[in-house]
Amino acid sequence: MANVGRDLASDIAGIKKATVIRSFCYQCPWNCPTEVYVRDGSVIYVKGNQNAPNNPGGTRCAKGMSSPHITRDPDRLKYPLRRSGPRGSGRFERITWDEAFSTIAEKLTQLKADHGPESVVYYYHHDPNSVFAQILLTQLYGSPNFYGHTAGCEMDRRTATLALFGHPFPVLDFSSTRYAMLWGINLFEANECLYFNHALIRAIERGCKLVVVDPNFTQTAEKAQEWVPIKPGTDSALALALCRVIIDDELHDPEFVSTACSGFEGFREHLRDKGYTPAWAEGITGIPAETIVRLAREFATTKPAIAEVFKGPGYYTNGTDASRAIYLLDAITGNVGNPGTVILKEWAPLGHPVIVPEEEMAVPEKPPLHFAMGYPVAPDLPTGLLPKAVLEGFGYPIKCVFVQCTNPVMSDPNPRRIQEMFRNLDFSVAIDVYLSETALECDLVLPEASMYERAEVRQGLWLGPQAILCQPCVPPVGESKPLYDIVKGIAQKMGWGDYFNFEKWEDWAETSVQGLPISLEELKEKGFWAGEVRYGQPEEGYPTPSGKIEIYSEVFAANGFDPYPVYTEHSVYPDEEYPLQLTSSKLSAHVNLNTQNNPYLMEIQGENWVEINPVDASKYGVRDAAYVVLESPLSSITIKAKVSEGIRPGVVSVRHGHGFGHWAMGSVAKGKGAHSNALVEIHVNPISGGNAYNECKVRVSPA
Ligand SMILES: Nc1nc2c(c(=O)[nH]1)N[C@H]1C(S)=C(S)[C@@H](COP(=O)(O)OP(=O)(O)OC[C@H]3O[C@@H](n4cnc5c(=O)[nH]c(N)nc54)[C@H](O)[C@@H]3O)O[C@H]1N2
Ligand SMILES: Nc1nc2c(c(=O)[nH]1)N[C@H]1C(S)=C(S)[C@@H](COP(=O)(O)OP(=O)(O)OC[C@H]3O[C@@H](n4cnc5c(=O)[nH]c(N)nc54)[C@H](O)[C@@H]3O)O[C@H]1N2
Ligand code: SF4
Ligand SMILES: [Mo]
Repeated sequence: MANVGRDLASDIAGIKKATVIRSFCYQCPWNCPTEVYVRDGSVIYVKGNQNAPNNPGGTRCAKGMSSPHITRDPDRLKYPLRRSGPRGSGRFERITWDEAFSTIAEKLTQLKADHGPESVVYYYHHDPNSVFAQILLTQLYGSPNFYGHTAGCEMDRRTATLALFGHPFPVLDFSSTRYAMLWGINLFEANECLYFNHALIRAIERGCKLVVVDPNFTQTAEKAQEWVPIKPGTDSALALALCRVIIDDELHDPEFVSTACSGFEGFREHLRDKGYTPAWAEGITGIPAETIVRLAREFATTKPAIAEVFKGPGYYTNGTDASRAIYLLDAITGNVGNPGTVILKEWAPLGHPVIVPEEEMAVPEKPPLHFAMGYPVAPDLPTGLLPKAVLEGFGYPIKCVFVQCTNPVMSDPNPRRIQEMFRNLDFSVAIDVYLSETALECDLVLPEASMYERAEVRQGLWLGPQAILCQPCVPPVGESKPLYDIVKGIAQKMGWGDYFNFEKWEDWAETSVQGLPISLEELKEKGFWAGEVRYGQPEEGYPTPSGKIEIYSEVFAANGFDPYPVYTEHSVYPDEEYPLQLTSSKLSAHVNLNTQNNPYLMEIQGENWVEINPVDASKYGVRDAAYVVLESPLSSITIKAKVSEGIRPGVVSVRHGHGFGHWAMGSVAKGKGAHSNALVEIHVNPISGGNAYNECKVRVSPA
């Protein structure tokens, strides 16, 4: 057993006398409501909130179960730090919060005077308290450049669902599904809302057919009745051919496409004009034409059904139209908004925690950076192009970057280029719980309190409208602070303290929850509020330009993109020198780059690996469980090999997470596994702006 510095037996004995606080988990973005057991100022146990629909029976995953470690990890950041050596040297000195706030206020004031407020960019991964920074930066300071890190994540899916449904995040109601087709989504390893997993398993037990479209035989494929081992980066061809068969065979839902959708007849013509037949798709995808015809007929005639996509197709530069074409399978068969189908969830009526009167709001003079970059339909910043924005410019200078809860040096392609970007900024700030590789590049590093040490109110990701509350359970580690107090400190130095005049978190939380049908006190007691799931078509129409599900996308047409989805080739294909296509996916026992310093999880998955087919293994002299060198035109890594029939020949699949230098201050993770993004050159999706992580060819040899 790893040395985790805890006496587990006494923790278990202490559970009965513990105080239970209802909160939610922040280990991954799916935020399961939880019950946190606290005794003597320490989190001793955590389980799912049994009353919440997100995690039936109070279940949680291993990452969530082990997450209390974050409250006692000796490697946590404890104090604000200022760089004391050259950029990237990793030398820092401890400073006070007052010094940190004054430095930031002075720099922001100077940057605005010298280069304009738009020269400051802030981006974060999944942290809703970032709304405090958003209000400061956009409404008071006047920069339009406040962003999330969707470009590293579901950017193609989101671009597709916004174009088609006007909705950013459809969810999956597997309650009565009879046919589920999952494309590039590995629910049983990269789990999302645990409700999805439970409901899908129950559906399979009741006879639902699960089809998994993935070049990799994942643990989700293991539970499927059919695995469709598609050639990487060809999903749009397969999905469009499936649509073609459904429409040619008149198996679509005529009532639904005429009342709820726009552009159906044009789509029929489009599929014929382009010659998107099963025979054509066979040549591109490697899936036999007769299989395509059979899958199309099964999907369209077994209702309710779900076709769903997550990251897989979005790992390539042609991924946006693949995602659109996959959701079109749902749309043309009427599998949208009904029990057992894809649901366009409603949101809880949450308000901002801090209100700036409209007449006092700053008005940005320059367009947001994604417009300046030429990405008008991107739902977020194409972060792959941020180094170019800093080093070469897109119409106006970018001089300062704030990163919060994101580690782009590890999670975006081409770490050297990102380091170069940070080394060429006038000023940079990282807000993190560890001294990450990105924090190492920054001028200031601010320690944020962890999910057990702060409050948050946010949208839950269950099927219906849902508000969830995170409550502080134990005091912050060292001098770390929640983001609302960090932003308040900066605001006070900038003369905006009156807007952030809360004394305790309940003061701003009251403002956030005003529109909910329950009080903050009740929310504290229950941990969540959930409304009814809305089925059927929205009475007010869909939030798209036509008010319909746009099979013909008016937004795409207006911005010069093909209004109907098309198949195009992606950017990088294997060749003689680099004969293998690199693909990427998640580790089941880790979350991205969040958990590699957790000794419990490292005991389960202490390093990442690359999967390779036996045909390629024997060709290149690779043995199972031995280390290999993976080399791309950009760089090389040494990583453990897993020889497996469950990957297409010509393709290798690497698990994301871990890596050399990773967690510079994290003694558990340091040096474990390999950093796959070191191999990947920057390729940005031309429509969505997402990172195309799989645009990478490699060769392999024994280490
Ligand atoms: N355990 C765990 N759970 C997680 C996370 C984690 O890191 N670990 N991360 C969370 C986050 S931030 C997210 S965004 C979600 C991601 O959830 P998923 O998107 O389900 O996760 P990935 O592992 O990226 O799965 C992508 C799948 O696409 C496949 N794929 C690769 N290329 C292609 C292709 O060309 N076509 C098709 N059809 N498939 C392809 C890969 O083999 C892989 O199985 O998971 C969340 N949950
Ligand atoms: N090759 C490849 N690359 C990928 C992926 C892949 O599958 N393959 N997955 C992609 C996906 S889906 C995503 S979402 C991105 C995610 O990549 P990132 O946006 O970098 O996000 P994470 O890896 O979740 O978190 C990184 C940082 O958040 C810090 N952190 C954790 N908790 C807190 C907190 O409470 N407060 C603060 N301030 N910081 C905290 C961690 O210490 C860490 O430094 O990576 C993407 N990159
Ligand atoms: S699924 Fe995500 S939010 Fe839920 S318990 Fe696991 S890590 Fe936490
Ligand atoms: Mo993600």
